[in-house]
Amino acid sequence: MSVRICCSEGGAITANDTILEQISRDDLRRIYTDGLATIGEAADLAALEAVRVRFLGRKAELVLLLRSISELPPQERPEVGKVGNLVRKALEDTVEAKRAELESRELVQALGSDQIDVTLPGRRLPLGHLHLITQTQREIEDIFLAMGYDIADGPEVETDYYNFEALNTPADHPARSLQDTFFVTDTVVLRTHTSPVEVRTMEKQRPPVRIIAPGKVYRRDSDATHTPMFHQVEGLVVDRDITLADLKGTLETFTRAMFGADRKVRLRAHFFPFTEPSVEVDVSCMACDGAGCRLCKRTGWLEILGAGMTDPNVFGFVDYDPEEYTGFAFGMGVERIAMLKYGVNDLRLFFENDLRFLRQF
Ligand code: 2NL
Repeated sequence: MSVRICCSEGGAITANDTILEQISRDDLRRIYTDGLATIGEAADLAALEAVRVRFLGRKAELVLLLRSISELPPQERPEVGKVGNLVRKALEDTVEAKRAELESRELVQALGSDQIDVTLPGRRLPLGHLHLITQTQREIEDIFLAMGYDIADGPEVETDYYNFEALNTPADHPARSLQDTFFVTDTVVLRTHTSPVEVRTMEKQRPPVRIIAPGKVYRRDSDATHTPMFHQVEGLVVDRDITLADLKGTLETFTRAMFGADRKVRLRAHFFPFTEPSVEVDVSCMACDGAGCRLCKRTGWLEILGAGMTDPNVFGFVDYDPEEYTGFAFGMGVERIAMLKYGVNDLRLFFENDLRFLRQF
């Protein structure tokens, strides 16, 4: 049999006549009418739950009556069993109907009183950023792009020919043993500099050449100031009448864009197999403005790169006429530039991926 639940919005709940007609016992009638009335009076969900426990919980009068049915005289059992269960079902349904009513009323109230400020900013998603080495490499690239250079790219696994031979560094050359090289096979290596990219570019392209070659390089070296992989930006310019003055002017432009307009640049004689003459390039110390401090070891100068005039022998390997063309080249370590510019005192911080370090940049 289906029981219709009558309840008006917030008001009294009236007994169902179909049910009332079946109840002859006073206690069941009282439980039924009291239960309906009390459910109707429940003002909120907490009160309703208390009412449910009182009339339908494990110790409720009705529940105890139904449980002790076997102790009743046999002629009373059918009514208590059948009608008692009817009453229980009616009370349960009424509690659920009342619960639905109270929930929707509380929702309507909340919608009326809660306010949403749609102008508040949303929650920020966690967002990463480029590694300081990538940032620095891109800064270097941007400075040379502004001077009209192109960016050249090439393999990290190189042949002995492109990494050494074509760079005027034959097998018996002392510079080979200075380069601690990772060998893949007898003739294949992990590039120890990005110069091979520049050799490959010269093979494909006639002068004028104006390129930088940024990227990863590998050397068998690992201590406080050396990592087996680091980043390099090399540059190469080849044209008619390129002189050491062009190199110095270019490096001054780069240095001032990178470290500030007041920086001075000095060249010191050096040796590389692939340039002649070769120089090491110093910048006046940005920590003490050249006065001498701990960073520059009291010298006022910091070494930032190596450079020189492209050795005519290199041109021989790529079929450029050394009588017609001259060029300059330079190479710098990105980690070193980043340490000087951003005051990082330990190279290993770049490779530990500790967010407390990385987030500072
Ligand atoms: C350094 C020094 C240098 C070059 C790299 C170069 C490339 C070609 C021809 C000639 Cl294709 N030279 N590159 C020249 C001088 C120095 O790097 O200290 N790098 C970290």
